[in-house]
Amino acid sequence: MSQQAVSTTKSASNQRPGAYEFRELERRWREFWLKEKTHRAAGPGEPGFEDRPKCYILDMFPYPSGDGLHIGHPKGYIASDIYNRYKRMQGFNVLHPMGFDSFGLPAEQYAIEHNVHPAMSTDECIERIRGQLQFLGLSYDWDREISTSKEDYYCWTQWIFLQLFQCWFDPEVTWEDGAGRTLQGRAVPIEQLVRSLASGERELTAADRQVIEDAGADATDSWAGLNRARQELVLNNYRLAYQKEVTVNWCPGLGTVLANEEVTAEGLSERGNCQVYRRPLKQWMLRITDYADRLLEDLDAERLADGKGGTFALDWPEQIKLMQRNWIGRSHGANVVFEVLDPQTHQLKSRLEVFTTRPDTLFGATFMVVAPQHPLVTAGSDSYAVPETWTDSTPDAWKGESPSDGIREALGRYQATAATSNFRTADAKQEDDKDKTGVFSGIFARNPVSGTEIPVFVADYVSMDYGTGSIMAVPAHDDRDYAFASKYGLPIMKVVDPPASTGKVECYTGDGTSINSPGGVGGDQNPFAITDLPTAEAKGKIVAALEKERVGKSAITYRLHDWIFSRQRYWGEPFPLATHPDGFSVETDLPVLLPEMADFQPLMSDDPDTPVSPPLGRAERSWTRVEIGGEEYDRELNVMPQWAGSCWYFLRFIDPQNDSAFCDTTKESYFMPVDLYIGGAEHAVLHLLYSRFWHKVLYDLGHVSTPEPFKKLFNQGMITADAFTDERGVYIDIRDVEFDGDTPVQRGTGKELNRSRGKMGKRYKNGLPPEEVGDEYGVDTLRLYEMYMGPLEQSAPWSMEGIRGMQRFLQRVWRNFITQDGQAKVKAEPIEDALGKKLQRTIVRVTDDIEGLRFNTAIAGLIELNNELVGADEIPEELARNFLLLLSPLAPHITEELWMRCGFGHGNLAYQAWPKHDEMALVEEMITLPVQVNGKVRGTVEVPVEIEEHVVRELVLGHENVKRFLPESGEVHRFILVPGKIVNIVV
Ligand code: ANZ
Repeated sequence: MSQQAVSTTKSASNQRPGAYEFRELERRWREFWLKEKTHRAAGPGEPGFEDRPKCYILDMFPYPSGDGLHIGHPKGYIASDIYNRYKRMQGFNVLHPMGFDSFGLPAEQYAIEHNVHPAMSTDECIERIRGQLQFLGLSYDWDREISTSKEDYYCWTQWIFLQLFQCWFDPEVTWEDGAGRTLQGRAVPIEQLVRSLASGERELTAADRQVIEDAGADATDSWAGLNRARQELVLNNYRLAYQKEVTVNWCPGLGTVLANEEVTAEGLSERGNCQVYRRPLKQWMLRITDYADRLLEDLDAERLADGKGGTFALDWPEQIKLMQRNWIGRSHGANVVFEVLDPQTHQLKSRLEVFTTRPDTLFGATFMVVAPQHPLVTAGSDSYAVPETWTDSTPDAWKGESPSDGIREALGRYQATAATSNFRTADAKQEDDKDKTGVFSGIFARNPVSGTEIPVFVADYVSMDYGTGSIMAVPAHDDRDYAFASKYGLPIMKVVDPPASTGKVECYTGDGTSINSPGGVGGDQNPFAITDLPTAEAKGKIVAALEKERVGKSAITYRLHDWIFSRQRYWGEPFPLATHPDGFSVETDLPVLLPEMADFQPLMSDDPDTPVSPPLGRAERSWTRVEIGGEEYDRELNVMPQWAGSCWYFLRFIDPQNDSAFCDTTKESYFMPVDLYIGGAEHAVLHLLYSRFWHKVLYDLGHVSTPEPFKKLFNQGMITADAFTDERGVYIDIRDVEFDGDTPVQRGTGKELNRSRGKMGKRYKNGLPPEEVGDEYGVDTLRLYEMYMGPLEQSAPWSMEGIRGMQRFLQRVWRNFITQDGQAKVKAEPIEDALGKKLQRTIVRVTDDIEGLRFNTAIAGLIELNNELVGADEIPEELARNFLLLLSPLAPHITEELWMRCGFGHGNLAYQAWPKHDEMALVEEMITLPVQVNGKVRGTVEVPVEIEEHVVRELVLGHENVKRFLPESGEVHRFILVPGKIVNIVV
């Protein structure tokens, strides 16, 4: 850490022996903890290990941004630090590590912008942030620090990737997990699949043969009849890590593929604002969708194995669970097959399968819609038999907009625009509200239940990524279809009658009773008849009929997609894979080190058609070529995405130096699961879903002992800050802002400024580095202030006034303990009764509040207790000890100093036992209150002397005898408590 002398000039003037010299004492204790390794943790088999109950407290580790931390960042870190110190004092063996998420786009972009090599800039950034974290007195076990971009870390990321590559999810396996739950589906080694295929115990499925045919080869009936390359094609269809050509967000400006979350609704990259194009590209994928059900179920499972014979359940904010459920988006419905007709002969030409959640509305389907990239209408599709010359064979409604140059051209233009515009946002509501556009395809299809012919449209409100990429449109009961039909004048037919209570609506999307579908009174021979049935029943009946007639089947669709796992960049984990000349991939020896390359920049271009060429392709041949079994293979040139390293870092912290395993199993089962995970809500889905997925695979394969990694999750709120702009809209550094009354003005010029509220950040020039604030007000003050701003989960604005208030509190603490000439005011004398009670109550309150992460109210309790001490010449020792212990997790530096000066010991308050309250002292004095109803005594209640009115009221109104004299409603006209005397009720 930085040893530079902390400036002392500001305090030189008041250097009295009894002054609160926070800069000097904070530096001294900070260095002491680091030197003593106060917060070192020991796992099983490590020196100093004691088998006590463990507590694993984890922070979401930062990525080393070049800008360092601002005062908004450490909020969660301070919270976990407090909890860590408190748990340690309670006797837990606490593991509280820190590291850096140092591979990935942010680190690489920073390096490119500053024209340095990422390996260099990453180290510098880490250095800087580590210094900042240590400056804040945060209690990490620095011996466990890891960086995801270091070889001894990423070789294990590669090892885990190989586990995914070498296994598949067998949905047929029913098994019992560590908690005795029966689970369906499990990751098993791909070797087992190969063996059962080779022995003939298992046969190739139709899907397996399809894969081979798609590759342009003849499918045989047996596994043994396939050559290696074909066999590998089949296995690729099973492996949890597999290759596939998918439509990706290709960003030539950054030279890489981006995740949907990295693209704005305007189709620009979040970082760098470059145009993004959709194009097909072969990618490494992870089959997370196989785990969709288990990822959903375990959010609410009551018995998750804890690896020690016990169980736990996820204690997560409901909001985050909901976001995960929505992200996975399991929908029950049916797939229904429509016949596609030859545009000219109207004979059956091909079939179009749709996914619908409302099969009960089939009779109301008045048109169909396919996504712009749907195979039915993509160039070269032989289903698409619309003659070049057609301009007018369009449904009437469409004619008004029908372009004179023909249906095919209009479609081609529409598809081209769809490739660069209208990117889907994660927000479903926003998607629904978008203006609907589309073109007629020239094709008609036949509704399987009614036999009617309906037109097929191409529109981008249907996405290729969901269901089957095509829908039956029911404008009377679906908002998007309604908007589209209204815009283009397509027919709307009602088939669901809303319940009587529903007002008149044009488009009714809820449940009701089927109408205008065959059946009902009088009956009908149509097998799909559902008129008069309530929605749920109608769905059941029509799906059964669809299955019977072989034109549909019940289906479940997920919003979740397989995870695109490759990036065409340099700064990431190389894949431990190589490609055989025949095109299949095999694993290579570990580790695969990232080659050192001066020329690491991605090829950036404005041209959407630039070939994709990952930087690793420019590495030396000695790296790109690898010999395996006497043959030359090409190394995989993509790297893993930035999420890879953070999928399992909490496991490495448990055993960071292990070079024979990613983590020792005894240590793993001792420390896992993580007891408290604190971080920002922005990681609600991706990181938390990806890491849960990896963990489940590792669990299935027997490498970890718990099916879920994080027991309790807590999201801290943000620290927001005012930002100031001048009349040009340029941000003014908050250090240069002064106030003229309430009006912000620029220092020096006095020019009036505009104030806006919002995020704290470098670009708004409103985020101060923590060192600057800590140096001016003290680190303890900064810590207390951030915790006192409000409930931890809420966002709150930074205020300089607030931090001064906290500083005054600590100064008062100091003066209560230390005389002007530097003597401790503590005396070995008994506590006076009232103060003793107050202390006992404070112990209960602060313990409870810290346990519940309510640090603001814990601090309030300590401020109250401290106020009782103001002006006292001496503090009884018992009170002094307990007060310092209670305050120590929150303000560790000043309390270590006072503890020492009081002569209680030297250093490491973290090892003192946490105060226990005295039950006896808390027993309150009780009194008996008579209760009168309309002037007559009807009973008595026993209550503590100090009690709040609402508590008495509840007791009294619940009193059996009193209740008999109250009106049935329980309502009383007046309730009067004369404290310590009587209760009067008027009814
Ligand atoms: C007919 C229908 C009638 C529908 C009705 C809804 C209401 P969730 O609940 O989100 O799963 N859909 C299916 N695939 C789609 C795609 N690739 N892009 C856009 N929309 C798609 O939504 C399922 C419903 O969304 C499906 O049920 C389908 O419209 C539409 F009264 O089919 B529905």
